[in-house]
Amino acid sequence: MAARTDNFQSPDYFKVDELLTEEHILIRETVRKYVKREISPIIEEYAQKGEFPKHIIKQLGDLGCFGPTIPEQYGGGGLDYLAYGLMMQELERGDSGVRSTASVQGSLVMFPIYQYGSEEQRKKYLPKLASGDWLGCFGLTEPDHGSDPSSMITNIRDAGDHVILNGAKMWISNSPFAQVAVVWAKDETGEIRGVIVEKGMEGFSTPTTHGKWSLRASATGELVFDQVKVPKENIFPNVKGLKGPLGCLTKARYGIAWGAIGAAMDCYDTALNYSKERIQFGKPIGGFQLQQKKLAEMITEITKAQLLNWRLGVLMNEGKVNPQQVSMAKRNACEVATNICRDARQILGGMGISGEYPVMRHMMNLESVITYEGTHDIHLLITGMDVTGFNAFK
Ligand code: TGC
Ligand code: FAD
Repeated sequence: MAARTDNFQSPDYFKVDELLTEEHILIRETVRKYVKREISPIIEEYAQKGEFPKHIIKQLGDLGCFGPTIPEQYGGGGLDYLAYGLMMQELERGDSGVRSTASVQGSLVMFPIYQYGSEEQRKKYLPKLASGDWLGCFGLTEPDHGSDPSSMITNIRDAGDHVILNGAKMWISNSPFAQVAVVWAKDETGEIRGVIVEKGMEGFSTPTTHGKWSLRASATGELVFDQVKVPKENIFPNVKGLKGPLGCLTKARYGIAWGAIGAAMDCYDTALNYSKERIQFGKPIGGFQLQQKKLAEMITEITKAQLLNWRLGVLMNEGKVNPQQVSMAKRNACEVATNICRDARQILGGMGISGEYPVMRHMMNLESVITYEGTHDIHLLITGMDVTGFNAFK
């Protein structure tokens, strides 16, 4: 397959750029250039093969995409949440699996180590994760407990200077290649605790999940714990309960809100260009009302989501955001991006299913993105509970 020449032009219908600083724009352009140079030419082939491009881990570390909001003294970027959001937008414009790797590493592995970890844990793990020398993964979902993680059965039991970890996690991004896993497990009292498990610990294995039709350029696997001895110094001292993992998810869901719109922007740009070039019935298909309706609705939804994300970023920077707002933005972005990619695929006709264009890959990826980090339904229920005060989960 010929490598893609990526001529993406970002839509900015409501001049959102004027709301950003020069530094934000510089960061976004740097990541955009990286994606055009290093990701777009290779990603389709990796997705078709169902293979994770491992060599990009170090590149993402060098670029500062791992833990951009973590303080510089631990190897992070010391940047704000708008910068982080823009990075995720650009990475997912390339591929959702690439953004996933950065989300997991930054928000689900580095953030809990920074926020809930001891100073020793921070110093030991954060610089290596920030640089991309180590890759991390996050284990919350279990085979029988996905949307309802509080029912998890993975557990730790006290054994003197260490704990014994038993159980299994499923659908874990990056698990087959990760050196470090942040794992959530219940202790003897039924309290959820976070533990850092390292590759090579006896009884710990990470089988790969095969046969995915979505997120094919991202590695997904299990985490299996059979009497694993984990030193007590690997337990997070500063958090107990479900609010630990859910706090990490709030950060990652924020990044997904930006990322999914990146994928939508790529599909819109591709469909717009195609509609101007493809001639049927003697004129460009972009001249037909039915195709214009699709394009007009796409740019409208992209613009609304861009403004929502920008405002959410400002609230994050000011420390005023609540998880329900993040939840709404994640759900909205995933839904509109999924619809935009499906419409873009239609505009491309038969070419829409071909790997010559990025549209079908984005469309398939978004089926995972709309499911992980809380399904569309779960986020609807979070908003429903917030506005009515009634819990419809149980
Ligand atoms: P609930 O009683 O509501 O809450 C328990 C405690 O947590 C607090 N809390 C949060 N804290 C921070 N951020 C949030 N988003 C929070 N949501 C709730 C809450 O205040 C409470 O605190 P406290 O102090 O009172 O103990 O819990 P629940 O058991 O009723 O569950 C609520 C529900 C269903 C919304 C939650 O469990 C949920 O979000 N389920 C979805 C599960 C999910 O998102 N899993 C994601 C797995 S990781 C993943 O998919 C990574 S993909 C990575 C990639 O490749 O990009
Ligand atoms: P279920 O919880 O079984 O849900 C099935 C259906 O029931 C859904 O439609 C759901 O919305 C609906 N439902 C559930 N409860 C209710 C309710 N109360 N009311 C109404 N409807 C309800 N997890 C991790 O921990 N770490 C990772 O790195 C990770 N990476 C992933 C990567 C990929 C590619 C995928 C696909 C998943 C990943 N996940 C990860 C798991 C992901 O978070 C879960 O798949 C997701 O939370 C949903 O859980 P589930 O698949 O068990 O579905």
